[in-house]
Amino acid sequence: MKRVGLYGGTFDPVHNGHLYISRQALKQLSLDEVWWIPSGNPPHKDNQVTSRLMRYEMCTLALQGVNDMRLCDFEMHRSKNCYSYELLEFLKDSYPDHEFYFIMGEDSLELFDQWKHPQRIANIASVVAAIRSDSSEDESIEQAAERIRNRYNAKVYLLNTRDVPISSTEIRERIEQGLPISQMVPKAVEEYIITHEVYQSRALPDISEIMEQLESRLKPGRYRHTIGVMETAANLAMAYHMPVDKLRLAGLLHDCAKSYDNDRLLMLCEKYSLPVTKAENKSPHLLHAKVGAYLAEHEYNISDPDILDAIRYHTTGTEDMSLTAQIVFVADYIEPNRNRASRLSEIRQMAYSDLDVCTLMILEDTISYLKERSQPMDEATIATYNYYNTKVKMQHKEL
Ligand code: DGI
Ligand code: FE
Ligand code: FE
Repeated sequence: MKRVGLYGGTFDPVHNGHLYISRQALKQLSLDEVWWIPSGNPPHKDNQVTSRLMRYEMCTLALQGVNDMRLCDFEMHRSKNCYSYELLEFLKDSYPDHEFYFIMGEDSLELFDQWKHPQRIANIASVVAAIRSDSSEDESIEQAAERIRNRYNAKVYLLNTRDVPISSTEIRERIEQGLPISQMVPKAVEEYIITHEVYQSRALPDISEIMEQLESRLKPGRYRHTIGVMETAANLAMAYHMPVDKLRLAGLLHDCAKSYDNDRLLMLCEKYSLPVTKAENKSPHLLHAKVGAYLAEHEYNISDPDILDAIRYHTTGTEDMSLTAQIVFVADYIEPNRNRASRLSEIRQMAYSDLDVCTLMILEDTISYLKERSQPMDEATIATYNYYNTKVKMQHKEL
């Protein structure tokens, strides 16, 4: 008979406190395993809670290399959230030989009577309440435990835990304020939160207004391309779990300076003190990227540095691009209106399976295209090629 602790919650995000409580439950109750059960998305609250897929992925990262804790995806695949008693009855049916311990916070214990069908919960699982050390003397908790034991013929255990000074709410607030969270979450979770910008909810400007402005500024073909890049960037954002609205905006604005001719671009660079490289001097059209980033910031009021970088580097790329910049770089090359480049269908397919390999393929083809036409190559293009060439080689060596 396996002794299994069940630990439900929103895990938005998972943090060191969850690991600590789970470890204490394993130790103090001699459990074999603790299963984490991230809740599904509450109905009508899709925008307030991080998508269940992301919360689930963060839990997976937190549990890397941990043998006695597992992730239970029961709630992940349901269209509707369920009550605890339903979850427990389902688990009991699926694992009739397991002995279940249902872990909750001390506040939940006092409210146990108000849960849906507390008796059905008690019939299946022992109730475990994690008690903060500073309230372990508190008689009301012992009284609540005793009441539940008597009323439901339940087994109730109190878990002694030191006060865990970490909460998911505080983590989300710290991220919005740009404060570090490395003491509060496992390293891999922190990296995920940063890369996928999970809790950075910067307000974005209205996209339809910018679309109107660009439609009047750009030639029709260029505007069509722009919309293609916007939509492709949104698709890639979905595939790589990135904020869709932000990538849509970056894609929409990437060529916002494309209406300027070479003289105008050079003049604007001088006016705004934007440095011009050797290659840009010979091929000033390259400057539409730099000037575009400037316009996005000052005319379209974009402050998000990832969006501005994505515009700045969309033509040449740059070493170690942010995921936002890399998606725009790729979307610019593969959007549906493009049809000239060789290997386009392979590159389009690769965009959805390996973004680094895809970036490398684009750079290879751009460089050979430029060589054939004896065009000057920008240092940034070569540096980007070298960077992704090395990165892809290293990754494939590891495989
Ligand atoms: O603005 P778009 O046409 O949508 O696309 P883009 O901004 O990627 O510009 C593409 C052109 O830029 C294409 O003709 C290749 C060229 N290009 C890319 N890297 C370099 C370059 N041209 C030169 N001279 N040097 C480069 O390093
Ligand atoms: Fe461009
Ligand atoms: Fe473009």
